[in-house]
Amino acid sequence: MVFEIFYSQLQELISVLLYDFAIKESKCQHVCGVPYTALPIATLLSVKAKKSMLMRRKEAKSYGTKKVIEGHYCVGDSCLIIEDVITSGSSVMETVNDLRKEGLKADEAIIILDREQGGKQNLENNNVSVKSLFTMSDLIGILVESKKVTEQMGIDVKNYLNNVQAPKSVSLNERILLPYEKRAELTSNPIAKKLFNIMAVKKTNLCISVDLTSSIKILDLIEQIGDHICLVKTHIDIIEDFCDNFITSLTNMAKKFNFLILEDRKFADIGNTIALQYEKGLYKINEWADCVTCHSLPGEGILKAFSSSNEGTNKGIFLLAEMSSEGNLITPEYTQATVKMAEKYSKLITGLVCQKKETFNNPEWIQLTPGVQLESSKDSLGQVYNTPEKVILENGADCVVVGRGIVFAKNPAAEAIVYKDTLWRCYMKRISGKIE
Ligand code: 5IU
Repeated sequence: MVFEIFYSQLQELISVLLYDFAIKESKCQHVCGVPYTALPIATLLSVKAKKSMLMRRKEAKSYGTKKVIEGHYCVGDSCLIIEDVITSGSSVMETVNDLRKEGLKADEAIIILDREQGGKQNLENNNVSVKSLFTMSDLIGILVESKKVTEQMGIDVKNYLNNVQAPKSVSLNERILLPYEKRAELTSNPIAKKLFNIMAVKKTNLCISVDLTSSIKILDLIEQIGDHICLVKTHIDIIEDFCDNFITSLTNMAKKFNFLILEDRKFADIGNTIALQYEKGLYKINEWADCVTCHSLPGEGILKAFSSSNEGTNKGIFLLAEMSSEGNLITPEYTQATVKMAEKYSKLITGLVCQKKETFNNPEWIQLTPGVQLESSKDSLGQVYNTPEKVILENGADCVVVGRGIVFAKNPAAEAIVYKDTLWRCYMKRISGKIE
């Protein structure tokens, strides 16, 4: 509906109508047009309503601030989204997601024309209320009445719109609200299925990161806390006395306590090298790890390598979409490209390592979130810790990685129970839908 910008009087009329219809009552501090065609109308409304304008860049600048959202705003401010036409609602959702990633509230969208093909429902499923100045039925009704189109044309257009509905987007809420048991049924990755089921049966979403350099100490720790964890995350290459017996003991414990093993290898090479690193060398990771972490940086070849290495076996990958460390170089575009890559290899993907619930919607994948301690804090090397409440209720974590918070506690066994109970309480609260 780019035409309105070619007619200045029409633009003015639409902005007056939109202002009276939806903007003048709105409490939002900012307006943001969905790039690009809604930008002129958003500018007019920003001036008329005296609300500051935010600009979303479609591609972040490769220089300077690299900001996706430009403008003066504070975390917690609210922003009204302006769009000319919605069909599936996906363009509005992209803008909403980028605003939410910046900590802005983006819960209202004002549309000139709703084509009535499912976009409104998709947006409402993602907690965005939609007000449209016209629906396609309104417009067709007006055109038929004023004899600009025939009655038959009106009927044909309505039939077309009814028959050609946009695909239903999975609601963000659905992933966040669905219990693990349900998601175990939905997922096509065998390790995600197992992990969802273990979390549901053992009532724990705690993953322990056993970052110790002695195999005896690791096994001793797991013996103490095995009942309270669903996943053991290893860095196999930091163990100083590594031998094959360690793997035998670890895998026996996994059976005894019913947990899975994640080797946090963060593979990041070309596919051929990865296949070697995964299957060969001292550690033969593919033989014992249920799943591994892997960067998307090298491109799809990395997932192809895992696909062929794992042919006929039940393994999984956690793809790194975001990191917890301060000043890391991952941009929102990189994160979204990672999610797209995961979608292409969905069967192989157990989940994503990430920090924000907006990062992905697919309820089949597990959001694994590291950087967690009972109090928000930082370590001296850039690690950032959030609380269980924050990561589960606000940030969408499904399975939570805790390392030093438990490993170096005075009484690791008692501390593991505190973490397990706190994390589980947050999860129960989240699926009850009673998050304020
Ligand atoms: N880890 C992170 N942040 C990340 C990723 C992995 O902390 O973004 I990807 C790993 C590093 C460490 C564990 O093995 O998770 C967290 O340990 P602490 O809870 O001790 O910081």
